[in-house]
Amino acid sequence: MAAIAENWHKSKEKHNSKRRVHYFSAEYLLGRMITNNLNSLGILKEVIQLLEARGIDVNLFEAIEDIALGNGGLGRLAACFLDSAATHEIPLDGHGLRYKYGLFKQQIKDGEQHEVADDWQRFGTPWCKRRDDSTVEVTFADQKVIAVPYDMPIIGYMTDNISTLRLWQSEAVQEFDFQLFNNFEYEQAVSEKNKAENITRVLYPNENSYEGKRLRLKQQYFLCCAGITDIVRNFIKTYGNDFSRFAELNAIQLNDTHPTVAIPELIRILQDYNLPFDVAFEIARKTFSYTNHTIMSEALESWEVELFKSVIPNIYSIIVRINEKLNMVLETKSLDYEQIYRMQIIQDNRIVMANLATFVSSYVNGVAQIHTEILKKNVLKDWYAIYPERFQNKTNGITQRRFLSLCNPELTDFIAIILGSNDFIKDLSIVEGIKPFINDATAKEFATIKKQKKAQLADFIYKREGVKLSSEFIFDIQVKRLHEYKRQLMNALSILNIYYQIKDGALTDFTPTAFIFGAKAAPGYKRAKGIIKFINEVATTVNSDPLMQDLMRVVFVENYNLSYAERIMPAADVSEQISPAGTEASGTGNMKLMLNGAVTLGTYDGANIEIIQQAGFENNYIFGLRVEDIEKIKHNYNPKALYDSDSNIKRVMDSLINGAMQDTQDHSFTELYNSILYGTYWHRPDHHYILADFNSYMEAKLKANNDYKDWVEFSKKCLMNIASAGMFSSDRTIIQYAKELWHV
Ligand code: 26Q
Repeated sequence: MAAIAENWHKSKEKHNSKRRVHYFSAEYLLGRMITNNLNSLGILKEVIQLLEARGIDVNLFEAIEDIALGNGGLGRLAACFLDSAATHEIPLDGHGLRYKYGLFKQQIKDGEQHEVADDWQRFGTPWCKRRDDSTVEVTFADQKVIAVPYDMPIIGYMTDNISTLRLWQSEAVQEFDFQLFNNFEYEQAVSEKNKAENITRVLYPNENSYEGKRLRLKQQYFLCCAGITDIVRNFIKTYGNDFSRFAELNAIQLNDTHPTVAIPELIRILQDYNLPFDVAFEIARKTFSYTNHTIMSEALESWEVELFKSVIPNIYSIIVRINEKLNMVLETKSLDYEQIYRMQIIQDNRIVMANLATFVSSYVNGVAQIHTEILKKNVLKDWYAIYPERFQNKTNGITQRRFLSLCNPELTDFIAIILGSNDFIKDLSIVEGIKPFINDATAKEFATIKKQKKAQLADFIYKREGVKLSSEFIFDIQVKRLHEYKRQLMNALSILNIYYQIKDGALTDFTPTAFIFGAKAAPGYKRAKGIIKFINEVATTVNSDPLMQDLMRVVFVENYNLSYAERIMPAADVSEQISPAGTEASGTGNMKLMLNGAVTLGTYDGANIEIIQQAGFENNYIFGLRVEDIEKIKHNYNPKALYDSDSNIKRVMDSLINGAMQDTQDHSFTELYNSILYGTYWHRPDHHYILADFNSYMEAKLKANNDYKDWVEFSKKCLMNIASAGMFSSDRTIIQYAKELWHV
């Protein structure tokens, strides 16, 4: 820390001296910082050599905790943005929550998921600097707490610029009540402290599903109150009380609707400084922008008015005011009654956060082209009709520092040798320069590196999971959060179908493949947990069949996290991105795998579409219904008819209920079977179109499998993907935000 102190201080002053951006996010999925920071400082290789020379195992880094203050895509995107902004000297700093426990650790027992608390701070947190001089008091209807900032340096790659991630921790106003203690009321003496600390006790483990819990709302307000108070205080220190320049000097980006109460919070604070509501409103509108990350209805946030009022009544009053203002605006627009109803911020006794975030912001953006189009056409169409100029697309990206240079030094060196420089670590667009060099010789060299990375992963998996994999096999990878819409079940069924077809002789020339899964299910998500168990049952069936020894392996890795990802991405041949068209906002794992030279086996969805635009259909395996096809069939889709008429589909589906696989205690396989064939009271049969896409998926999967036989040609496809991955750097994304949206 001492080594960077001066640059950090200088950067803080610099960020404070002109227009700046504050990224507000409830999640940051940071992973391991030590290797990343050494890499940014350009001393990683040196340090490893020094350690080796002293006989210290560099694998010691492995024992260091992954910082998992996030669930998945949205949290990792925030971390990539910090890295890219710091590297490219964009004056951006983050605000987040310092959860005591991050995303749970997953244990698999008898094929089923169990959760263990992630006590990431137990050996201390050397990368966090506590700032007792910058605390903020946060007031709820029933509670007052102190927000204590912990600052983490975000070290840009090969630059002096260091950004700050400010993580807020909730503590009691008064550490301990001695009065109560002396009166022998021990429990009450500590209860205030515990109650205060509960606010940042734990990260909510759901991804893409909204849960309207009181404590979650407290977390959100805690973050926003602390962050906004801090920003305003800082503004006053530098520029005084003249708020007319506030929006010109500060932009705040909302990472989904989770920090949306920052909007009424800013208005509240400005009103406290005697600004009239309308003036405060306009400053807020100019300051904020909102990124949407999902179109799934179950993930859209809306809070019950009664609950909301009982936690933050003063914020509620401001939202009522904002809604009144909205109605004044809408009155002037001659809209029909239903449209006005749909746009209400307070609707049906609920506060619809996306409506609030859209109304009071400069820009709204989606995270891939198709996603932004769907926002404009469906989810936010009423808003698009009135404010088309507010809508933008910002296709996601990933940082090549972590997801190429750090995790795959072999491939990095290979590219650097071809290009004659490693400038692509700061400007990924130049990897395109390897295209003219794609030939038999480089394809063979690439295949050697890939094999080496597969062997490294196989060693690790053998140690961790006890399953032996051969680096001669194709590595077919699906790693991401477990969700029905991500269709891990379709993948498992396809593997079973391959297995049965090999057994009955229908499939004869299958190229040996290791199917690798990694996924955490939200603890309360029964079906997702059932799918994990089913994958593990398929794995047991396949792996214990002597006939499959040299043909197939199935592994579900335990506790898939960022550090595991960094081992898996470099070893992948095939990247499974198989959500039904129109459901995955973007995806970012698809980009990580592409950059490491995997071909995409995927649907026409999210950023897959742009991956194909860049790398070509001929270098990937695209299958399945498109958005417009689904639109057409959706009203008379009959999966039961497919099941009845297709013996392959019937056979794999029946494995869910015929005892071939050992079901969970609560019969989740039967429930999955029924949900696909018959639906339930809350959804139609097979609402993720597994059976509709099944045969098209099988065909694409087997085509890839067969193409691999000519591994030199296959490696050329991989290289074409790497060469085309330039636009998927989060450097490109953050620079677009800076230019087109923040104007910094
Ligand atoms: C909301 C309310 C209460 C509790 C939890 C939540 C919650 C938490 C996390 C809702 C959603 C999330 C996370 C969503 C997410 O990760 N979305 C993903 O974002 C990626 C980055 O843009 C995209 O690439 C993925 O397509 C999208 O699924």
